Amino acid sequence: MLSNDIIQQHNEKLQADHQFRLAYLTELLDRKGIDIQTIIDKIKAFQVAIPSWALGTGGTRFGRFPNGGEPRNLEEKIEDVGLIHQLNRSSNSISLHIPWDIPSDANAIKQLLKANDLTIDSVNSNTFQDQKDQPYSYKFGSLSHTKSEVRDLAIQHNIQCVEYGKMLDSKVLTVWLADGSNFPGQSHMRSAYQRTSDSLSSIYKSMPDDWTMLIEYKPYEPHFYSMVIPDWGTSYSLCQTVGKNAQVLVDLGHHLPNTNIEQIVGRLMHFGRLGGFHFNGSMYGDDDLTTGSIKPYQFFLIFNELVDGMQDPSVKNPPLAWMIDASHNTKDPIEDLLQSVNAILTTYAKALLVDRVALADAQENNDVLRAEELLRDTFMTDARALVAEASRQAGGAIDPIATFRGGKIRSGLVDKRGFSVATGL
Ligand code: LRH
Ligand code: MN
Repeated sequence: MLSNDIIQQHNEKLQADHQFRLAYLTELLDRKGIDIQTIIDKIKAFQVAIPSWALGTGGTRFGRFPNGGEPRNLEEKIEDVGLIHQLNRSSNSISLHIPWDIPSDANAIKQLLKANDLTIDSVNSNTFQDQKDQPYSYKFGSLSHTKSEVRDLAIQHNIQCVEYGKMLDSKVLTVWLADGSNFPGQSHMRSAYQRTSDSLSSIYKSMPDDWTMLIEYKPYEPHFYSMVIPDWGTSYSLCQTVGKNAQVLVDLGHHLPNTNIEQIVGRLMHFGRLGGFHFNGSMYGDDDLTTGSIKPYQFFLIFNELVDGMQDPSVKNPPLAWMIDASHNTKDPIEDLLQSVNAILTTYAKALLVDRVALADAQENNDVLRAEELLRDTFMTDARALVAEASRQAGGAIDPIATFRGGKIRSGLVDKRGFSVATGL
């Protein structure tokens, strides 16, 4: 845990500049009839889950360049997320990945979570790697495998993930399948879909009634001809078959170039089957870069659809799971996560500032330019002081990254943990 004095000391240094920015925004929003504290309260309530598998330096098949002080076990991963939450007061949960995060002592883990003011949001299953002494390989698939013994093994793994989740008070199972094919003819794709649907239904039946299953889609990688769950439509159709507590998980990096992701988000909300997000940034493929770092306007348009749906009483969509899923290959993992959370909150804040009455009127009257300008103007608004103030009011840092650096926290972790390398991708 970080001593709160460090945060207060850094806030004092930043106070004057922060108050100047806030005063300007307060005046600007007041002129638009927007109460700034209402927006700040919504930002404070918006919590983003941190992935346990991204607290170490990520890599690719070409290389991985860790810079030390990485968490060596689940306990240290929880400490790192506790630190992030202490700094930005907006990251009050951690997503787990099994078997990388099997709890050695569930009660001790729950104590540690409590001490760090954290909960477990979702448990992610892993049938994309073979574990030591595994009786059957997932090389040719898992829940879609042609052999029932392999499907059963994968089904049992997911059921075991639910058991670990129950031990830690989670209520969400996230399923992403690497299943697919690399060459035409390799897979009978309709049968692979049906086997996957049947397997997911078996897992769903084992889940408690108050649990949610998030089904994540991905167009390619690690297979490069077909994936069994390649797109939102396939995930949506599986959710409809599997059960009412099954929803679509949108990983922003899991779309082919030039996909209108904001329209997919609007559609899934309209159908009431949007379960949540894996936030990250990408230029080409599943690049898992910092959220909002490459296409900030598209990210804003996604949040514009989200806020529009969340504020529309006719939309019957369950509460959304806000999660990051990224790989930190060249930045400090904690700094990168702080940057991503800040980008998510800043973009959400901007979407809250959209004048939806004026936008609806412009859309109704096909005033194309005015409708576009209403969004662009809001996107151009610098909302960062709102996020800084939300953190300050919640006891966090006005500038979490400056406080992390100023507090020399990484070197402290290296002193304590040495040149450790975390589990993960
Ligand atoms: C697959 C994925 C999935 C995780 C993994 C870490 O690309 O997005 O969500 O299990 O990354
Ligand atoms: Mn993901």
